[in-house]
Amino acid sequence: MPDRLNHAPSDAPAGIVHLGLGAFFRAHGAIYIAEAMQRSGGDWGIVGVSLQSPGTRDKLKPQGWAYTALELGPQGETPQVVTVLRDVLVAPENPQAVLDAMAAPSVRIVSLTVTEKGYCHEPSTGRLNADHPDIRHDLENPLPKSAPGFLVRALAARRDAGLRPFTVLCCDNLPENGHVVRGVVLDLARLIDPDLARWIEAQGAFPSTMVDRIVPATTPADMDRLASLTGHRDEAPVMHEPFRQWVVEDNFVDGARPDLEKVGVQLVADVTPFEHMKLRMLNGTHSSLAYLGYLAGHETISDTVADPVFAAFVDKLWRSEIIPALTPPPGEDLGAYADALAARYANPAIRHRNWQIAMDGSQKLPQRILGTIAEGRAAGRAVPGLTLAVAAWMRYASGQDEKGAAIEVKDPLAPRLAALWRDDPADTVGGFLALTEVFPATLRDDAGFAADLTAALEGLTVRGARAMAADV
Ligand code: CS2
Repeated sequence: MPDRLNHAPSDAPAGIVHLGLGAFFRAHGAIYIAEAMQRSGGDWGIVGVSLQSPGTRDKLKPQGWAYTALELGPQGETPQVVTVLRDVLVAPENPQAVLDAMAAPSVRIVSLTVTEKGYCHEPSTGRLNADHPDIRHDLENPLPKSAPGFLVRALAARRDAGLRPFTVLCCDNLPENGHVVRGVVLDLARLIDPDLARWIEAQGAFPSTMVDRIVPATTPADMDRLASLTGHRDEAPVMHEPFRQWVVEDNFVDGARPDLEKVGVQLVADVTPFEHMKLRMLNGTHSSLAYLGYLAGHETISDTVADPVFAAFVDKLWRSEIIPALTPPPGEDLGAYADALAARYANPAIRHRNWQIAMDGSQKLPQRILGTIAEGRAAGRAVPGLTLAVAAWMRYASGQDEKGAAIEVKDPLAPRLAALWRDDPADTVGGFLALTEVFPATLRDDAGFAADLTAALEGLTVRGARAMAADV
């Protein structure tokens, strides 16, 4: 049995608290920050916070908070030990400790990867959902449960202590993510203390970011392979592709941040065109392939695009439906970006399950797919592939695949979505289109869209996902 990975943790003060210590942040932002500290110094060590369960903390603690990031290249695997974590806290066990960490004077940034649903907002409007059970809890209790609740209560503690606010650095796949998190924080702060809301509005900073790296879930087989490769047992490694990109709006409180541009982070004035490119070209096609690929019986994205029908389908999505609706960000060639995505998807070393990407569709579709559809339809452009993808999501969310086998649907709206399935596809589509938190008004009121979706859903039921994708 190989020795457990171990590292003596540093006791230097942390500069960053990160909410939502999942594999994505540990394989992306944490590595950039570790590299920036190696290059230019600064006390930017990270206190990670798990908002739900103790699993990651329990596995990392005996390792002195160190973990291995394993790069999965088409030609081989490269491990790197990451030692930038200073501590890991579990919010439900001790919410006060999390607030204390966020209010520490050394902390200048609170970053977040809490997934789309963690913002407790309405995906179609971007505003706080004040009826969300965690938000109702956080309005009445000083010790919060939700990410917006922790941000607001910790900012209040800093204001009361005469400290500057921290910069809130959102690293989730939401369009104008800084704007979204600023909106929910201000909405919640106004309900708790309007003076606090004014202070945050005047002094806070919420830069938007675009984050990108494909990070498939770690499997037991990955851990065994890693142990034979390194000679150390790591109970919490992360797996990632070679590619990475981070585009950050350069708007930090007092300019305090790690020296990110030295390690390849793009610091820009406006992230929006980068976010649109990435959310629509990568995440939009990821979700499309995930639903259709799953229904067609493919397990992973690389399996799906190894099927020539789906390779041609995703290429059409990029060239005929998505790129025509985008403004290229400075320095980016969208055709070349699509070529690079095709190569990243095909990487057979990345076993990124369609089921994993299919999770939380109700929270993901608006920014990934529905915006492109709405703009395409308004411009009179046909969008049959993306429309088929939305129909595939409906079919998937019904909880049964093409052979009648049960699908384990993970989505905050799962029970409501499953209850919308009817024998007549027009009725199913009508029920889905009435979901105001998912579909924008332009699509809800578009009879042509309802008709196209109905035809696509009928086709999926009668002919199957692969045959329908082949016809796009
Ligand atoms: C994926 C993303 O799970 C998903 O929904 O589309 O996690 C995707 O792999 C990353 O955004 C890539 O940067």
